[in-house]
Amino acid sequence: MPRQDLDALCINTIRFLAADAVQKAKSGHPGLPMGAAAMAYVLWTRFLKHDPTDPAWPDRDRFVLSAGHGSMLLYALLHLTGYDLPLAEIQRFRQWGSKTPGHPERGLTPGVEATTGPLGQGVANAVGMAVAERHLAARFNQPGHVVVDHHTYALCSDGDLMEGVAAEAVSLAGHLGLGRLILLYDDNQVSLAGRASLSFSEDVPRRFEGYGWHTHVVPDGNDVEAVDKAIRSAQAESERPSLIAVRTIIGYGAPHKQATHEAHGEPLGDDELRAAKQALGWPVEPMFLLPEPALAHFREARTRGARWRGEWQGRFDAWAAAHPDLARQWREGQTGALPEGWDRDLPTFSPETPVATRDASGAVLTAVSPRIPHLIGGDADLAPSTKTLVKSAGSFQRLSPGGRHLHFGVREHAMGAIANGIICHGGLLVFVGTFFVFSDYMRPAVRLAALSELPVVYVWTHDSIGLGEDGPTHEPIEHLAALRAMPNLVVIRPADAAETVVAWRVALARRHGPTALVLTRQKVPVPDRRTVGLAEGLRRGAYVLADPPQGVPELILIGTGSEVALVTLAQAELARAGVRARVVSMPSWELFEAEPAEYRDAVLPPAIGARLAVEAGATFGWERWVGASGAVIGIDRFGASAPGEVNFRELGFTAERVLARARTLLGQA
Ligand SMILES: Cc1ncc(C[n+]2csc(CCOP(=O)(O)OP(=O)(O)O)c2C)c(N)n1
Ligand SMILES: [Mg+2]
Repeated sequence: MPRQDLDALCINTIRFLAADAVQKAKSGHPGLPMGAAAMAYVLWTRFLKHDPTDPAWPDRDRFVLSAGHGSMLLYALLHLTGYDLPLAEIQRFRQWGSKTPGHPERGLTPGVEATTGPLGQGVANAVGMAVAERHLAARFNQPGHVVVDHHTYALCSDGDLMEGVAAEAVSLAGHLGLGRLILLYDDNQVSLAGRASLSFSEDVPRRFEGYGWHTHVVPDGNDVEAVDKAIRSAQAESERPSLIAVRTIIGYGAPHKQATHEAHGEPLGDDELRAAKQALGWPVEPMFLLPEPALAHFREARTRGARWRGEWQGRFDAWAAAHPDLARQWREGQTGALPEGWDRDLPTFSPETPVATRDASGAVLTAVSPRIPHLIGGDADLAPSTKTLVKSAGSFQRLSPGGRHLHFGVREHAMGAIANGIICHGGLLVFVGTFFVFSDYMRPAVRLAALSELPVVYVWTHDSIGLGEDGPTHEPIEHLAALRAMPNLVVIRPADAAETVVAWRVALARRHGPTALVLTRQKVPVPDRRTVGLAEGLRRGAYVLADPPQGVPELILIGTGSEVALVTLAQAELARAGVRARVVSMPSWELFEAEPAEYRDAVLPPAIGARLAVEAGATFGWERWVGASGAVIGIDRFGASAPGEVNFRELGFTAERVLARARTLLGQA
């Protein structure tokens, strides 16, 4: 078959596999796959270095479909090139329990590198992958030995480029000169509700040029050779990331719906689908037709991929033999294992010298960073505040890609999404820091980390009204409650420096989801761990910090973070008044919930109904732990601009108030 005919056959195979699957599911997005089929075909059959038989091969090129609504494009490519995604799964597109959900989900479908769908995220994930590649290449490649040598490709849509998170990420990518990042833009001038020009009229390539990107425009997205040439020139550019804006026609081939938003997000319908097949010279029946020559051509990816991987393995083995130390580090990075002795230098803190938990966290990072070479991280221009700068780690910059401190700039949203991309890439552990109140700016990325089980560590400092003078704009109130509502996110608010060390241990060991460390700006006392419960209790989410000197407790005081010191103080005063109170430190609801009922009942005995929780945040949700006969001291208003101690006093965080509430609970009012 002449080359051009084979190309056309393959491209139409993608188009109609996608359109048929959407039609059968009675739901989905046919427009993007039909419009972008040609560029995807060229990328996947002529450039993308991958092995469908080993989707986890470390030196594969990464491909992110940022416009996740076009998921059938990706599923078609995965099936056709021979991933473990049988046609039966394509035929179960969007059905319960299938491997072909509405939007791509990492971990569910072999070959899906990142969970996408919330527009813009995938672009930033790809930037993270390119950061990871650049860093690992700098660390592991040696003279005569190249083991990290791949590209990151992403395909994005108008909606992706309207989103702020993508702008943040591509700005940083341009700054860093990530020359192995290639972004294909499906420039179809249509979005969900109409023509993109209703709200989007900027000159995208010029914008990217302003960011320091290399750009290329392909005026006809069905011109296979023009796409080929553009990708070739993008590959040849090593100093700057590349944008390839490809003019396409959404729903290409569907006579009435193409080029309109009607092709975006609903099945074409039987008549229009038939008409599209006729227009492109495709048999109307059967559905899910896979012409043999097309399938055979796509499946060459398997032999090609096996050859690439085999060659790489040879290079890798030679490298590993020559550099056994690096090879060990590589293995640890790939599995996320913590190196032998990683915790040898962890700090300890002497009792009664108050320490801010952000400082304790900084001390942990300074201690472990040199011992965990695959730990990389940074912050959104707040290192002096979040204590996330490890001096010995060096700055990750264009000319120093071996550095491990990532300067995200004031780009919290992209920071979260780039961290996800770094984890998706593999080989590294990541932490990122900002003020706790700005976790809101990261939330969509945090949600995707939780959904796709990525072990990102968030260092969120300035965790309450205790931060003081910066005032209510900077004082988190509802954030703990909001984050605790998110599935698969572990939120930890340590009470003191000793708990902070254990919190870091928990976070670094967690492999299947993100962990949030919520830390104080202000100093908090370090209790004498010889007289109260050991900080190791943090691992179980909540533990008895102190029981009354004599007798069985009649009241439970529950505190988190900086409020543990307050309830401890109150306990002593209650004791003087003859009230027997237990103090429970409860740094993490999620960890506590994961404990067996016997343990939870031992910490919070069901027989003790008099329970008082004290936390400098919204009271929302605390009923779960204090029960119907308990009470909560929290903050259900915005904070104030004043010294932290004044804020605490004015908003009712005083021993007197704790005492008064405790007495009310015990019926002693
Ligand atoms: C953050 C976010 N907002 C809104 C949506 C819903 N949505 C899905 S696709 C889309 C826009 C479609 O336009 P475009 O990105 O150009 O894709 P195309 O129609 O060209 O396939 C919207 C608003 C989303 N997926 N993510
Ligand atoms: Mg569009």
